Amino acid sequence: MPWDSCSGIGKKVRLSRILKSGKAAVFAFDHGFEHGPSDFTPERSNPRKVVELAVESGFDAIMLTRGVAQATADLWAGRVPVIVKLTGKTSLRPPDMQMQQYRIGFVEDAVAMGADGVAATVYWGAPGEDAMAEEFAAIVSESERFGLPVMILAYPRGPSIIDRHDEYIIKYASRASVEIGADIIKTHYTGSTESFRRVVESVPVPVLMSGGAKTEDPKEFLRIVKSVMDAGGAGVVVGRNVFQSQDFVGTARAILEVVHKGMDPDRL
Ligand code: FBP
Repeated sequence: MPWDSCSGIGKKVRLSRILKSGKAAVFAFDHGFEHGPSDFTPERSNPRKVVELAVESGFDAIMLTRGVAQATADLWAGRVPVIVKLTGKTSLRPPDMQMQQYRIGFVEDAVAMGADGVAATVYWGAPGEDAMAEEFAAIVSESERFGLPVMILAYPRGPSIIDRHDEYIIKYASRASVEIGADIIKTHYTGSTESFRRVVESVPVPVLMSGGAKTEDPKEFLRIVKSVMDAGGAGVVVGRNVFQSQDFVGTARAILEVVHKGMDPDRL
């Protein structure tokens, strides 16, 4: 049997650190760039406090921008895998330019700081889809040299996308993400276990649900997480539903129970 390449081994090792037994609850925390201060209460406005809580909660991995990863390295290093988000856009841009993500970090810097993965967004269907897909393909190619897995934030968005959660649209976005080399897909929930199962079964890579805006009832979010896991999903990548919750650690731990132990949210 021929040996795997060094970078092939590296990718497997890093993937297994993020997706423990194939499943993960990842904490997404790039909102300071994407959304700005409106996402944070005063107590959660300092990223160090939030990363500290995420580490304490036991998340399987944390997705950060390069700068916040650097500023919090003493909190996460050696304790939890970090995925560096390499693209972004601010909400300060004119509305018509907010459907375009651009490069805000580099693969070599992520490797240098010991990251276990990188991530980038493609707004499938947006006018700038070509530039974002090209950027993503470049990130995949650079990451391949270093054995870094690449997660795509596969978000259908644009004038022809009527429903971002539509099964056909999510299936298309997921398939297109595979076509350009994504190792892990983070995308929207399609509204039911059956439809999400069809998405999961249509691609050969793990699919994680993207959290979305905070639900009024925390149990409602946990029920969606349960549905994702019942559908064969690999987990969730969640931000606001945790850091906007009063009980950060309790909410995070409940999500981890559902992801890893299949707990029924109504019994938690
Ligand atoms: P949430 O769980 O808070 O939705 O976080 C996931 C995420 O993809 C973040 O990584 C990102 O900052 C945000 O959602 C983008 O949300 P949107 O593009 O809908 O404003």
